[in-house]
Amino acid sequence: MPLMSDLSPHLTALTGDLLAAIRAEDTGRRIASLLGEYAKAHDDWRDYAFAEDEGYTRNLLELNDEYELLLLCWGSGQRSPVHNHEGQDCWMAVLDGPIEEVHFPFPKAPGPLDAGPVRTFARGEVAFIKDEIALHQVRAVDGRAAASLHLYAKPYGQCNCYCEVTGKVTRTPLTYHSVRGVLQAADA
Ligand code: 2CO
Ligand code: FE2
Repeated sequence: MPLMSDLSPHLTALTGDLLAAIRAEDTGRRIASLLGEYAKAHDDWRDYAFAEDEGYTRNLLELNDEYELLLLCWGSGQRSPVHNHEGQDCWMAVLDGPIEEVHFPFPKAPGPLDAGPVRTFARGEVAFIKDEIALHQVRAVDGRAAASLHLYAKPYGQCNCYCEVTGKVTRTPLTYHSVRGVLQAADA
């Protein structure tokens, strides 16, 4: 587990409330409501935000045995690959948007992927996904940077990324651009 300094007060409160909810097995609506309320009311996440021209950044805010909380920063038009979530639950709360999410039904045969519906989320709105629902791709719209808070329960360190055109799957390590505001070495 990486060394982590203290978090700002509203994020500290959020991480404690999230852990209590997960330990109480009060996950569904409670997690979405905690993340959404934080996203509507607070801006201290900006202390941990880093943007990169090369692609979206994954900034670690909290990691424990139960969950991982990440701040993702998206430049205009930046997008994730189509990917799975390793059997874990994933909530995404928009901090600064809009952010678009495209579902892709899990492919039944090799070949190009079929894109499902596109949903657009504004600040304070929360998306939920797990592998039984679909694969997904997340993206910022053109002309507007964005930021989102992602909770994975439980944490995971790699995932499957899919080529949209061929369906080819690539096992991909998931790295942190920063840990509680401290930039990480590129090969960390
Ligand atoms: N799952 C992707 C990641 O952790 C972000 S898309 O939203 O779940 O990089
Ligand atoms: Fe995702």
